[in-house]
Amino acid sequence: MTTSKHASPVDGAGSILSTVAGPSDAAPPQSLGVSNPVADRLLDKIPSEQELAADRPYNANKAGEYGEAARTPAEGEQFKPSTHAATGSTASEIVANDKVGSGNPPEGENPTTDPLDRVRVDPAQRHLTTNQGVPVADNQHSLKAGLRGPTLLEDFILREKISHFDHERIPERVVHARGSAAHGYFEAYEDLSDLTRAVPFSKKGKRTPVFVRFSTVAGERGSTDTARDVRGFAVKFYTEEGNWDLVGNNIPVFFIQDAMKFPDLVHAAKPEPHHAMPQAATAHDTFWDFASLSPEIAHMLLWTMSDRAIPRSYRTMQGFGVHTFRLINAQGESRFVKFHWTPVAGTHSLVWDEAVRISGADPDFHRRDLWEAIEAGNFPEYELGLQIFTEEEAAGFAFDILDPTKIVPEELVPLRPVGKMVLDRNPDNFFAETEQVAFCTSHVVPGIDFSNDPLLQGRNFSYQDTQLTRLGGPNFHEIPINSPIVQIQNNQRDGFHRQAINRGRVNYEPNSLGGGCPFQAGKMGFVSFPEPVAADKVRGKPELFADHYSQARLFWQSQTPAEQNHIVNAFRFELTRVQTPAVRIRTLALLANVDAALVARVAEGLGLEVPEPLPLATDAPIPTYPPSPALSLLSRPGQAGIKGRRVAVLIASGVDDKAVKKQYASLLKDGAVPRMVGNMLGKVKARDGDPIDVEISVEAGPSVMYDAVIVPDGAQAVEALAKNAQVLEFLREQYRHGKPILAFGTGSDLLTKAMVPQKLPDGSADPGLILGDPANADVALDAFKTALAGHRVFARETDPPSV
Ligand code: HDE
Repeated sequence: MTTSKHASPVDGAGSILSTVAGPSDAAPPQSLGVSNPVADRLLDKIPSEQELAADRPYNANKAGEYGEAARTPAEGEQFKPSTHAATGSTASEIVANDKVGSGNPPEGENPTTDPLDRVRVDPAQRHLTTNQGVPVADNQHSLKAGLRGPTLLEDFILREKISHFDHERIPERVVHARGSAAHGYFEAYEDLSDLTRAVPFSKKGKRTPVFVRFSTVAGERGSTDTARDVRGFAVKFYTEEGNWDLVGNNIPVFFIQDAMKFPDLVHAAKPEPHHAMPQAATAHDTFWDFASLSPEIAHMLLWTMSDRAIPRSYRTMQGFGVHTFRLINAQGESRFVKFHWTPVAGTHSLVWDEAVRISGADPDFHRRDLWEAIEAGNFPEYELGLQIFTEEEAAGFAFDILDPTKIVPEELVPLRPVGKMVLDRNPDNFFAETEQVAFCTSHVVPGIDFSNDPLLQGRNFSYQDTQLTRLGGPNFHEIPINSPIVQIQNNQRDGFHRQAINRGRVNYEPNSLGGGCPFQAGKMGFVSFPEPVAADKVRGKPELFADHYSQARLFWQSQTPAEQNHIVNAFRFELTRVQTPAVRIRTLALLANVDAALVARVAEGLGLEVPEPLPLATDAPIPTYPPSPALSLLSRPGQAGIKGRRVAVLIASGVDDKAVKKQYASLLKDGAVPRMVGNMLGKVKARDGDPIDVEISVEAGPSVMYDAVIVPDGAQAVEALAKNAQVLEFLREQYRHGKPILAFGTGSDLLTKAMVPQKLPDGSADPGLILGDPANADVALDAFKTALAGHRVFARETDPPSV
């Protein structure tokens, strides 16, 4: 037994051994009869707890909670106990063992927020165990009564394994179920403290860790990546002042103007409820029925029918915060802001015929692209740009900045680049990270605040709420991917799957028994912008929200002819699949308010007359805008050159191995991703020199999986390839989808066999079709690389397609 510093026994000692009542005002006991470190600590704990409580005779913060004073929240009062024991749950917390830890109770610590290393698991040189850590001797058999006997209920190892498996699935996200994610960082270009106190912008060069999830909206978790749909672009910033989630899309506007309509929109877009078809598609009656009765959707429809809704990759699409937000600086001054992410690789999309075929060839097309790019060290990058404007400027705009169906044209408020996001690490585990990450628009940090956009206001409720069922309770913030990098300290307790083991008996505030801790932060905490509000309670929308068409027209008129053709074709495709003529006609009536040429062309494709336009919802004059070149995808070619572009190098016996390998190496060096594609796997005999390995067959890796193709020289190789109809189809698809084609020497015969035209439909030279002289291969390869960096030759397109 250890010697106690509390040597002499004192009356009333027994009272501290009881958890009820005690003397009214006795001197603290000096001994408990036993002497060991735990008893000693209890003797320290009781008086210091009493002193701590006595330090706070009243709640000095109270007066500041009322009237004008409440506008500037005061920091909570806090008191330091004379011993750390005072605030503990128990005196025996100093006992150490392998499970409870060191016996040195943490002071002001919440280790559930420590870096993810604390939960990364690696099985190297470890045996199998049950979830209780019991070594598993045999993982091949259940426990049976005899080799041919029944399985025994006693088999807890089998039951645990099967039971866990039975519950592996959790509900998928009600929207945005299909997604892929990556870790990375955001780096600020400059100090923006004059505009915002948000920490990611506090210093030039400051890096903030991020986790970003891209998604489609309508499809289920296993649906195809290349469906025509909006893409989610959700960024979680792990800042020193908590998590900030910027939960955006790759399109800067939305379908509806009030959160009240979201369930209707999603019901209409999802598979129809009677037969659960179609998957991941808006090309069906219920969507267009809803859309044509909700003309505020017009602007968004133009975007979703454009190539924006079929991005080439997550690396090549923009992201937008959509709503107007506020930036708040340390002086409490507010400015409005719109957030824009611009991909450094440029904005590039698929063409529809290609997107449909990719759904069969590789439904994971975008997931694979993101994963492979990061694994190869070709890190996707996006620049963050801000459109910043004041309340007074906003009042002068022709549209309402609270209307999520409107953009702020870049010609009106230019983008200010403020930083760069780099995605440089793939998740370890899809479920633990990508599936369990929970983005919520209500996760903002000091320096960022909301506007009154009615959609944003509704979202601020929805995201927190949905996690309760999706992630199984209110403790989803403790799931490692969701926990912030800073301490979580509050009096919330309990609930499903609670991980934090809170020390002490204080779980309320104000308190004196915990020294007032955790105390309210006062003005260093999150303070809402005190926007004055004086109005009637009302259900309705502001007048300016009633202009449904002016920005839809702006978008249409800002597109290049090729982009306009794609929009027309998308409307034709979707409305052809619709079955109810009245729905088609009503949609045409909506489009008639957007643009006469657009509606005439769509109507023609449907075999319909252009109907009377839908009546307008307002008599007020409709604003007009000059075209905005920034709205065309082609306005952002990017700075990535051919980095990340996939090139099929067709090979067959008889190719010149030196030439082919040189092309391959040269593409690789510039960051492209070449692949040797042949009739089947195995080696092909080179003309002279070493055989070459085919990396994938044309069947397993069809045309749509590549951005461009190289056709080799050599009569023998061309003959072998020409025998395969899939190769000929491959080349026709490369042509149809506007992709660069480089054919060396006799390779051009293969193009002829595939009936690939060597001139554009208007008879001019095709800049994407390069016939290379094998003797001068470098020149041809350079021209090919230039075409590859330029992506597609839209001038090949005809209506209907001729190839
Ligand atoms: Fe969402 N949305 N949304 N949304 N949203 C969800 O939250 C919702 C809206 C967006 O990768 C859900 O955790 C309402 C606009 C993204 O995990 C849910 C309204 C924008 C993601 C939800 C909207 C978005 C979601 C489903 C109208 C672009 C995926 C699962 C008031 C600015 C985030 C979940 C991820 C996910 C509700 C409209 C983007 C149900 C009620 C506008 C990127 O809470």
